[in-house]
Amino acid sequence: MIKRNVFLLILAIFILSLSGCKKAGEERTDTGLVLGFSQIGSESAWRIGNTKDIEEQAEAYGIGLMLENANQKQDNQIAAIRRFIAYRVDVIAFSPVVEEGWDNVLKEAKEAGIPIILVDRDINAGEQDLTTCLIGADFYKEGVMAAEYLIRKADALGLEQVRIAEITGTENSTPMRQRHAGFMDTIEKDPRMQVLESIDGDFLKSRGAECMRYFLDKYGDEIDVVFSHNDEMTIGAIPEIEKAGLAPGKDMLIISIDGGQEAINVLKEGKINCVVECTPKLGKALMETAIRLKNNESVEKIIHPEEQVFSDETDVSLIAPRGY
Ligand code: GYE
Repeated sequence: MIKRNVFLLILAIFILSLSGCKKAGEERTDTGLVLGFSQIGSESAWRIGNTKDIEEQAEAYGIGLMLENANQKQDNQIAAIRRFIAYRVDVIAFSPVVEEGWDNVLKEAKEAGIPIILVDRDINAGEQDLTTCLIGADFYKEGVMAAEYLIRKADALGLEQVRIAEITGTENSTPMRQRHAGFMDTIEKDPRMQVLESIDGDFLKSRGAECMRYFLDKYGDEIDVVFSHNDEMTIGAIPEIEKAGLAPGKDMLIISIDGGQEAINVLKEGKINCVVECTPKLGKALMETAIRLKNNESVEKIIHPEEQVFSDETDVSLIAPRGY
């Protein structure tokens, strides 16, 4: 009996030590660097792919990652940043759900001497130098690319008027503001284009469906185009269009942003016409930047990944698996 208990004890210690190796946030790292990262939530395939990429890259670079998921709430992100400060992590990174309201907590991090990296989204800070840099997509350019596609498509189809229903992302978030601005600034030059209304779909599939029902009730088949700020909302909207007896991709042009696998599959089926890519793979740049900051080296102020457009203008069967 004693022998068996000793064996079980040794086994338990062995298992614990193994799992301990993988625990996020533990100091045992190759670089000796601990990075606190506050993620927005799990609202989309993009977000889930972004979290996975950051976890994988932290592991690959030997960085201890303390990762917290804020379930879409700014208060949770502020609390997470305060915990990172109390823990005295080397570097803090976060994807701000909205742009305003970060000054106080960022001043606390600055006083504690902990550098901050913005990942994915930007902030609108009242004070300079609260953050070191931003690693994320050029959302304005994504809006421009979506509008440029629409102008080309309207030319190709010989459309004389183009009435657009816009489903936007989370209110006051950087991608919502900039995708809208890039799109509007570009269509403004084309007198055929008219946005019927822009409504907030919060980047969620369920809200995408609700917004679409609202649009169909109010405007019916007057709608020529749906411009949706992310794939989840687009995927939520499409069945509603079908329920209304219309064919998405034909009776209504559908333009989405992100480029996750599910949306690319729907593009291949012909129910989406264009998907502007927004890559969630920001982990590598994040780890390299965190290491530079720990070593007191200078970092680039803005890192934008390269992005492309997938559309029915090309052979969509050739699009490679997306990985998110
Ligand atoms: O487009 C959306 C996600 O901030 C780029 O957030 C990100 C956006 C992305 O929920 O799917």
